[in-house]
Amino acid sequence: PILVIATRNAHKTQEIREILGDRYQVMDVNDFPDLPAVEETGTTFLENATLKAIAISRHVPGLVLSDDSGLEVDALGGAPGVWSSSYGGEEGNHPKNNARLMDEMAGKDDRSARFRCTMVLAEGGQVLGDFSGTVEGRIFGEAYGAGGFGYDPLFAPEGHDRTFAELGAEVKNSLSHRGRALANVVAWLESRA
Ligand code: ITT
Repeated sequence: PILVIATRNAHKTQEIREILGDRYQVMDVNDFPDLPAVEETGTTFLENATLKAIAISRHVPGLVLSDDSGLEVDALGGAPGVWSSSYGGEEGNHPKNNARLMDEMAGKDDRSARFRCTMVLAEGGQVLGDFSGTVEGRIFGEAYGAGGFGYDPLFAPEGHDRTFAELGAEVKNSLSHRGRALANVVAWLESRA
């Protein structure tokens, strides 16, 4: 079966493809010309994931899956949260995000944080279900590693002394917010089949 990811972030699509293996043919909105841009006007991951899944599934046949995700840092009152992709002031997962996070966290003792991911599955403009995953961890003072994307060089998951960017795709996918949310999606799809 084909699964269209309602994202323009190719890193998300890549990770979802790695996790699903050959169970699904994974595409995303970059494979479909002329889809409308979806405005993320929600204030929660679920609201934004729902907006993206409904909007894209109105234009694309079959199953559509959205991913709204972000980093919640306790010492920053939960920021950047749903605004993770533009925290540094520029749209679209910019390197300035990490510079800002390092600045804001300088001198902070409480390093605890988590990544959250909410996925919404939709078909023909109707929501079929929503699924979430979380990974606890902590924020490093400097960036380490070259793998992954976004905040990965600054985030070490619980139980590891290295960042997601150092641990590599296989370890990241096995315990990430996205991997956990996607496992719930797959369980739901398989129970329906
Ligand atoms: P789409 O809306 O098109 O899916 P986006 O990247 O703007 O793409 P979000 O609005 O969900 O998506 O923002 C997610 C941001 O959270 C992302 O840009 C990163 O800054 C951060 N993020 C999410 N998952 C991450 C991960 O696995 N590793 C590092 N950073 C992540």
